[in-house]
Amino acid sequence: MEGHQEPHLPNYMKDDKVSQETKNLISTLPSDKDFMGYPLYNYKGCWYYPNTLQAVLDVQTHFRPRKTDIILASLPKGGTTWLKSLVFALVHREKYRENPLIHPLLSKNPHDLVPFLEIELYAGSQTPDLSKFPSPMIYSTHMHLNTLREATTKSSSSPCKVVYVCRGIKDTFVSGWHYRNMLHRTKMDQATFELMFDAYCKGVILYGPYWEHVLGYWNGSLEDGENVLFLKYEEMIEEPRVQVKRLAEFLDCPFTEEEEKSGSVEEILKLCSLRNLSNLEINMNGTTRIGIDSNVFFRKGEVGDWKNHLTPQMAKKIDDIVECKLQGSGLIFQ
Ligand code: PAP
Repeated sequence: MEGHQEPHLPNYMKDDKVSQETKNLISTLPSDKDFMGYPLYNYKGCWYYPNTLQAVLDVQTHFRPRKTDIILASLPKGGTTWLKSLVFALVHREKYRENPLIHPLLSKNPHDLVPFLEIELYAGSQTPDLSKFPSPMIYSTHMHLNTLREATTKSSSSPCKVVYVCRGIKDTFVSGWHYRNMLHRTKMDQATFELMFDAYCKGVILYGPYWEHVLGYWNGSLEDGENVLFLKYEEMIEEPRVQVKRLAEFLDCPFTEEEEKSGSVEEILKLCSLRNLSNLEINMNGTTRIGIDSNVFFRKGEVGDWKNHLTPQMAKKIDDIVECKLQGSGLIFQ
């Protein structure tokens, strides 16, 4: 890579796990650099770092989900950690009803309970060991829906459920900015902030462009609502009860009347709240299996934090781009 290879750079940003075949492929792909100078390659409309692309290709070749599996999808900083905790808590709620103190979310980071397909499981392995995860298996991914489908449609069983969470681009960008600062263990300057903003506007970001990602899942949910659910982070913040019940119904584990009366919905929301998770020892001082400090996944979790970072001109510029790209899709951000 031409950028600086920092020792604490996550594996997915590196280029040391790439086969000769993938190197050959990469040499034919459109390329660009991220805002820090790390090369990105465009494969079938999506930007990847080399190791990420290798893992995505391995997922496509080797991953075959079962009908009962659940796949959680998002863009980085789109609400992944929250969705992981909610879905884990929902589908396993019966197991911990009697003894909530042993709930795995109290002792493990949500990313270690719901592994990423391409960032963890297939990063360096074509046959990952899934025995340590409880059934039903919940996976997560940042891949585009069409890329994911290349793997899932080869599966012999019927399609599994996919839940997508989407967050407005401005807050996603700002969250990504803070994340990158934490990841690189530095406070980057205003000029770098503006470079990263330009990269979001151009779509040249890992798994970008934003609008392609979002539209793929939006259209997928319209075409196949039984198997693809589209959630918005902002709606989850505004009406968490409604959205978590929607999620449970989609996953075929709706809350019973009795559960509703006994406060089960509220218990799950409380367990998975940013406040609760971010104050747990494991999330304050632990490190996830993929080697990232657990605390970097928790910050403010507010809608509209972009107002503290973007000028009105920047906000208008990025809003206009997204509005234009989403035109006619029926998908609207407030
Ligand atoms: P990832 O894609 O790298 O896993 P992701 O979880 O999507 O990251 O994004 C992190 C954001 O979700 C952070 O937003 P912020 O920077 O604007 O604060 C983080 O605070 C927020 N977040 C994490 N956990 C929760 C939660 N339980 N409830 C609400 N928001 C959360």
